[in-house]
Amino acid sequence: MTSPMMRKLNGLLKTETFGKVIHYFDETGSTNTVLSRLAQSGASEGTTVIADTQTSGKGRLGRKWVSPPGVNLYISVLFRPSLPAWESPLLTLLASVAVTETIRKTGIRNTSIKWPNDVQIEGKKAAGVLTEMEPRGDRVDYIVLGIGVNINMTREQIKRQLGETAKFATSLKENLGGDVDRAKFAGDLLLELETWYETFNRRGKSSIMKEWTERWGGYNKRVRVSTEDGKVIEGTATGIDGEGHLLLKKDDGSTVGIITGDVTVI
Ligand code: BT5
Repeated sequence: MTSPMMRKLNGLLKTETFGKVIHYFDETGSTNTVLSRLAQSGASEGTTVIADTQTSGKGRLGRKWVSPPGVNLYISVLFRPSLPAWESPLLTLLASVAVTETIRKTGIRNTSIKWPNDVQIEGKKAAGVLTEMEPRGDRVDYIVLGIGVNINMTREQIKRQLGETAKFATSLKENLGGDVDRAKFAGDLLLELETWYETFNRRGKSSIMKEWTERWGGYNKRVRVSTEDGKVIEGTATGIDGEGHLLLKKDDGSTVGIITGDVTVI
């Protein structure tokens, strides 16, 4: 705990286990990469890595997460759930619900989830989740859950940092018209993650799937999906299955499950 933000967070934390061990960096490549290494050497569940800036912030499918210093939150939390490996996407859903609730606590109302991993404010991306799973046989050994939240970036900074894609992105500050305390946000997020994880462990996956669906902006909407292998499919987004896959009802009446892809409401 070396920064004022971390000292403040330490005083604010209301969790039992999540964030009780935090490794903080003024700068690192990727908090997910750091936490994966810690996980491999036996770090316990709830171990957290936070950085003020990332030089190689990761998105999904080899994409980049733009991570300027002094304004946002880049955080990774270690999970060691007792789950079959194929159910690990459920943790992405859980994190999206936790992020949505934390954003709502700042006073922002029009927050929704875009399958599988975006949290949007008025249809623009304010946060992203990157779930990286290490299997042991067909079970989960550990999951590194990385979350990036645009907190205090201004429109000018978003434009400068994101260029072409700036029009699809936003920050909490842009919506609230003022700064958000990053330490408080991080503390609230860790508490939300811990609470939803307890719910998941106690009540099972249907509880998280229900909560996720209630916050999902694409529910029953007509969507276009670009899959990882370059295919484009259109249909109605009817739900998610027990492994977190998107269920798409095509025009011929058949339903397909999408494992990874980018979804646009049309
Ligand atoms: C994500 O990927 O949204 C997952 C982002 C996870 C970032 C966290 S930060 C802490 C932890 N450590 C890491 O290294 N990563 C995690 P994806 O759905 O693939 O979205 C990536 C795309 O979002 C990019 O290709 C850009 O178009 C856009 N993008 C990049 N940076 C952004 C930002 N700061 N705000 C909004 N959009 C962004």
